[in-house]
Amino acid sequence: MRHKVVLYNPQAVFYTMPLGLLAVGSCLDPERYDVRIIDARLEDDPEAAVLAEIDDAVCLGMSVLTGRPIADALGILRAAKARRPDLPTVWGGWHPSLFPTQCLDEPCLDYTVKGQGETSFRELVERLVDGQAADGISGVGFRQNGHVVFTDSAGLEDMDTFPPPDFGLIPVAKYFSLKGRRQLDYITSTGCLFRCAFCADPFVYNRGWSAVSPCRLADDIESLWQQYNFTDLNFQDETFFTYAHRVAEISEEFLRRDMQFTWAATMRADQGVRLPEEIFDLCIRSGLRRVLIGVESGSPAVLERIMKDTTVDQVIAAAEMCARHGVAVIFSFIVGFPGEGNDEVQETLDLVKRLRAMSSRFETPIFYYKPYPGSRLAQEVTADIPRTLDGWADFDYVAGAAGPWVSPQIYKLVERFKFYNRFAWGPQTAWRVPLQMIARWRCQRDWYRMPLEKLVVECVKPSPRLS
Ligand code: B12
Ligand code: SF4
Repeated sequence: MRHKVVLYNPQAVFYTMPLGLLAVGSCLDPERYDVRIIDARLEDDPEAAVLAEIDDAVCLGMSVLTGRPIADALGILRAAKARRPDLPTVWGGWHPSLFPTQCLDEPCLDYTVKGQGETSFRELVERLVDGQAADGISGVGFRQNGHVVFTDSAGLEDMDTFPPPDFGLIPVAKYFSLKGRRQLDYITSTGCLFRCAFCADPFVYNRGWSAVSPCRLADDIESLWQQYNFTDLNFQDETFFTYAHRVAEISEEFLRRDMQFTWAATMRADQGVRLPEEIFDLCIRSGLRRVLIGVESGSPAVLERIMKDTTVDQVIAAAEMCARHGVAVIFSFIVGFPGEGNDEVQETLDLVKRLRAMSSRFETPIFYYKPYPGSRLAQEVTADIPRTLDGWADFDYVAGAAGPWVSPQIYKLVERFKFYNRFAWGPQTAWRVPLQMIARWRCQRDWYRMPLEKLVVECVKPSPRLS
């Protein structure tokens, strides 16, 4: 008899495939386990979908990001326990990795898993089936004799030792249709070697990094491409361009196998600058269409404070390389870092304008700083950080509102700037030409008062989405 394991992905914005659940679910031997992944984004009634599966399940696992997904996860968790109080429940993913103790304050939650979850979850499920305790399994938190205890975490394991993700566990075609394109999400590495002070990754993975080898990756991608006929591959790695030689090998494998799809991935500006032009060219020939570069700020002083370890010159050099090769780039920015001054915000807006003017394929989303838990910077602003699981569940990361570090004047300026900057250098269509001229005129002079065009456009057209 196969044991049923139910995995749940809470509500979220966008339709990125639930790669965390695919990773842990695929590590369970299919001969022994019947894995059911329920994604709230695909269900009319997610709670009913979970309750319909749990009666004969060994456990219910959930992947939990910080913020609103916690509220959804909590609702489902409590409903599941109300129906089956004996059902073991497990949370993994970023939030329980950062705050396992707070998570285990919730009586309906039995286990947390920290960081890379493949081996810990497989071993935990085996123990649950055998009715044994979780002692000795790496990176697990649970209650024992009325106390919360944590096992030690082993370092990152080599990703080549894990089975490839079994996309048969999710309705891939449904994601394609919700995304509006045949785009497959995939991850080839875990962790990140860098130390940015606003990011949770250094805390969760201790600046470790582990990746799938190029050949094994290409084998898996080839079989997925034959099976799902996707036209675009979206790599979700923190920094895909970590090693130039690896990226070159991956691109060569894609070309050798003559697979016809485009791909997109993340790149740091310093990695872009170091990347030999011929390797970038190889990437493009193998289908690279877009990179995402987290710039964060146009102010050298802020870049130093947040320990980004990249410079404005590197950003410009990477942008010139992409513009020369016709590669699209999403340059993402953050304003409102604690202590950031108006001049520093202006330096960011100036860099955004400069980048946008370089290519119509460049997008420059600007987010407002929110204290991402686990990061060094968040520890400096503890007064504004929630202290309980319910507090984090109310913390809205997605909504545009600025934090307490952004004055109302700066917020207004940035919101107006975002609008005019979007139209000033965006794609040209007949109806856009007059608006584009006005927007350029305004951006060139930094004059955003009486934003009548903004009011009219926002009434008729929603913001574009990034891909
Ligand atoms: C795709 C993605 C999203 C998707 C989520 C899709 C989904 N599944 O619902 C969307 C676009 C919605 C999203 C949104 C945001 N995201 Co996001 N996102 C990512 C990204 C790029 C990839 C996630 C992924 O699939 N990874 C691949 C899988 C294999 O890794 P994983 O999920 O970590 O899973 C492993 C372990 O965590 C664990 N695990 C995971 N789930 C489970 C479940 C169980 C039961 C177990 C045992 C183990 C386990 O095992 C897995 C295998 O090792 C990550 C960066 C990254 N590379 O991880 C950022 C990341 C998770 N996002 C982040 C942030 C900051 C955001 C936003 C705030 C961004 C913004 N400004 O809007 C929002 C807010 C989210 C919210 N609160 O609603 C942060 C972390 C946030 C946090 N503390 O939760 C990350 C780490 C990026 C970063 N370095 O800052 N995101
Ligand atoms: S922001 Fe990006 S480069 Fe910096 S530590 Fe986080 S994942 Fe790594």
